Amino acid sequence: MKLLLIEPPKKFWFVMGEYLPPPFSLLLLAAIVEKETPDIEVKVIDCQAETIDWNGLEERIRIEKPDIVGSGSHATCNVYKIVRTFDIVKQINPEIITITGGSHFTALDEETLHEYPIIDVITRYEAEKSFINLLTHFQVNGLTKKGLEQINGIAFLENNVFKRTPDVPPLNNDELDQLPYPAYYQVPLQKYHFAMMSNKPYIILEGSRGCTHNCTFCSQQVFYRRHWATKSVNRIVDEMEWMFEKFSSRFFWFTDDNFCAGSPKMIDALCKEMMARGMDGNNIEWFAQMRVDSILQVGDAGLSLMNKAGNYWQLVGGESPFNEVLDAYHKGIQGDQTVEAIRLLRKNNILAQLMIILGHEFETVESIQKTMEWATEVVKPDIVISMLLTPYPGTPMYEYLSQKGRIIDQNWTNYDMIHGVCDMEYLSAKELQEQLYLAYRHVYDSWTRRFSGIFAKNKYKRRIYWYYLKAGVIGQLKKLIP
Ligand code: B12
Ligand code: SF4
Repeated sequence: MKLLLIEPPKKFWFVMGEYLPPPFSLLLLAAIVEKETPDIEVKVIDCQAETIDWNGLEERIRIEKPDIVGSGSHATCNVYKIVRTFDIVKQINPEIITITGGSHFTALDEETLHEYPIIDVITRYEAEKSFINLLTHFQVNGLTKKGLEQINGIAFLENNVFKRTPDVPPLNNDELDQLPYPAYYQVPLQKYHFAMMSNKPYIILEGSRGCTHNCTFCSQQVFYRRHWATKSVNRIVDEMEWMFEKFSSRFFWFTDDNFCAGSPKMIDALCKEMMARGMDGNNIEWFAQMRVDSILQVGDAGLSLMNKAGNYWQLVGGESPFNEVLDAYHKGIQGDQTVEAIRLLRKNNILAQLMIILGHEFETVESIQKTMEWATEVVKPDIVISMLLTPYPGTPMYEYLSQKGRIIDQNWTNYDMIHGVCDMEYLSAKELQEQLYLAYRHVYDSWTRRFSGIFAKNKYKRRIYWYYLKAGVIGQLKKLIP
């Protein structure tokens, strides 16, 4: 039996510059299949790395003759890419089984299956167990849906009737430790890059999963059901060392939504272990995402150690200066804390990327101006990335805004955080789109800031400002205004 895992052709998110990411989830699933069901032949096709377009993909599927095809959307904005992939598969041979998973399809399993009967099965929540059980089912019983109700954590249609089996629990620490290393040898590793962030090949590393917080706009807390689980320090560094030695990886991108859950003890142990194994700021660079309160908890000494161990860039969700807005989002932080967290990062030579969410329900032109002034004059991070509030399916925000009839655009391609998809109380989706453009102009089109960016001491900051100038990001954002 042959399984094909496909990363379809995709565009990059131009706000962060040109990049080509390794298809981490597929590589992890491929490694698990190889370990758990060695009789199944598994192949990963990364259309981006192999520069395969839609016609090329069709050709490849014909050549490969798979029995089962799997593909995941990563984010809601890619949903139609999965649909198109499976459309091609079913046109070639309707008998091929198609499987997808991830947060969008978990949240909208029933709607999706009815709308796109070309999708045979959806794995719900983490797929490690359900995917293997599914493959084993097809191996033992042939390509039939009969008997699928015995497998937990999936949804499917049987004779057009929707079936959803009991949920699988989130993976725990031990289970994460047992995961095999991703099947990186399936793809051309040297091709992966993130131009704005590093000159070195782009590799993804997973330390932990999930988050115990409950920000109303966040699909991660829903997908992981407010559960956080982590690999052990040794396991994380083992994987890092394996990539460092086997593939000469030097730039690591941690997927963790809440790095080490902000535990100073774990961060201390992790950094010291990396350094003890000869990986530190002299030979590696790593990126992490931390909460504002975690950064404060880790403090000056902890951040200094992180920087010594190679942490050179952090993405921080400050979201808004207004405490009432942060409270409405259930963010659990205050505006002042963001100012201090960013100061600490910069003091410790860690590039501070501040994330801002514009377009809350009662946003006005004035509140957006105040937010952007706060970001650039008070917080003063190295870079500011502004996004529009996007109601991801499954989130409390999605339920709330749906009920209030504020969601005006259900074209999933636009759910990439830079398209206005809601008419809010005072600003329409179109006005929000225009405000997003003005927000970027505020940051990157001011000569003073541009000048200080282009000539900044920090080389990564210089790189970003140059990119914004050369790639015409502001112009691209202007084009999004309808
Ligand atoms: C690394 C990353 C990136 C990398 C790209 C990585 C890649 N391979 O494409 C970069 C930085 C380039 C990126 C870009 C974007 N990203 Co991104 N990204 C992540 C991040 C941090 C890690 C992804 C990951 O590898 N996770 C670990 C794996 C194991 O988890 P997983 O992918 O969910 O896979 C599991 C299941 O979902 C399922 N599954 C997944 N695929 C498949 C396939 C099959 C066949 C099956 C059966 C199951 C299955 O099984 C896996 C194992 O359990 C996540 C947040 C997170 N921690 O997950 C955000 C995240 C996925 N990104 C997000 C977004 C919005 C984007 C962008 C639009 C930019 C933005 N506004 O932030 C762009 C989209 C670009 C594009 N066109 O695809 C959102 C998605 C929100 C949503 N619900 O749609 C997330 C959740 C971040 C967030 N906190 O909101 N991203
Ligand atoms: S802290 Fe981050 S990952 Fe956790 S719920 Fe909030 S936005 Fe999501």
